[in-house]
Amino acid sequence: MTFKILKTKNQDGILTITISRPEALNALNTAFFDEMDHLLDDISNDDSVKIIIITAEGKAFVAGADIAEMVNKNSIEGTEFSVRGQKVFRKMEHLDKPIIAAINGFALGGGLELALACDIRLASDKARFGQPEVNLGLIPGFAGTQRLPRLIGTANALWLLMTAEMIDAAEALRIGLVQKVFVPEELIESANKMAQLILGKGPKAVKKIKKVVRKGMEADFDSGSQLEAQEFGTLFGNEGEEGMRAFLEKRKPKF
Ligand code: CO8
Repeated sequence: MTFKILKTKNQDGILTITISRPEALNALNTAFFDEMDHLLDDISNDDSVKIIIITAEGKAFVAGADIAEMVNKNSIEGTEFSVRGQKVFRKMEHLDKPIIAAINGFALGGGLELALACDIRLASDKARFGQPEVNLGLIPGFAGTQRLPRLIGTANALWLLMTAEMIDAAEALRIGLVQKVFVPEELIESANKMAQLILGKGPKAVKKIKKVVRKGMEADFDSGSQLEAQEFGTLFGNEGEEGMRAFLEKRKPKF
């Protein structure tokens, strides 16, 4: 597939995906979801990709779903577009490789929903966040109503969803919407540093962290704990043995 919106660069296992449609502030349209869907399948089968950074070109990360494309949709088409986006974002959560969002600017509506589907969110201090759908007489359609309260709590989510208030990076950090904030020039370098930090850890353990946390958050406590115990066990006589032996032998592990 020829990619027109997504640019990719793989450097030492870190795949940077840059969303590049700055003339529309990287608004998410059908073409974006087609490309992202394909790319995620490619990544899933590509052992040379260990970790992913998603960022964007221009002054926005993503300013939402593409309003110009959505305006003429009827009710059925609206639901279809919502389901399309939900499936692609779900694929990101199920991908067994970590995804870091490097949020360079506006992350609004569907753009914030995209960031919510990533595993870790880093932001520029110029970034702005919001769920402005109610300004348009809409609600989020890419599972933002589900992910946002799970991430920042029901009250904070309802505040952002009902008021459409746009918050800055400091406020986003305060409520746990993003994990770290950097000056714009240091955002990508910092995302790369974090990616390298993760790449230095036990690779099987990192994959299992994502799986157990993601699945556990959707299950009851006991089922999640049971999954944790199973996955914990699989690391013995395996990567975990090497990590523990290395500690005892006072050397670096060879994962
Ligand atoms: N869709 C389409 N085009 C957009 C979008 C968008 N979401 N956002 C910006 N653009 C376009 C503008 O129309 C403009 O185009 P042009 O130059 O041709 O006039 C260009 O990008 C630049 O934008 P602005 O001139 O408005 O830039 P400003 O710096 O003045 O303002 C803002 C930046 C504040 C980000 C402003 O562009 C804005 O408010 N954008 C819309 C934000 C918004 O409401 N987002 C939510 C969209 S709805 C949504 O995401 C729902 C998700 C769920 C969908 C479920 C499927 C059914």
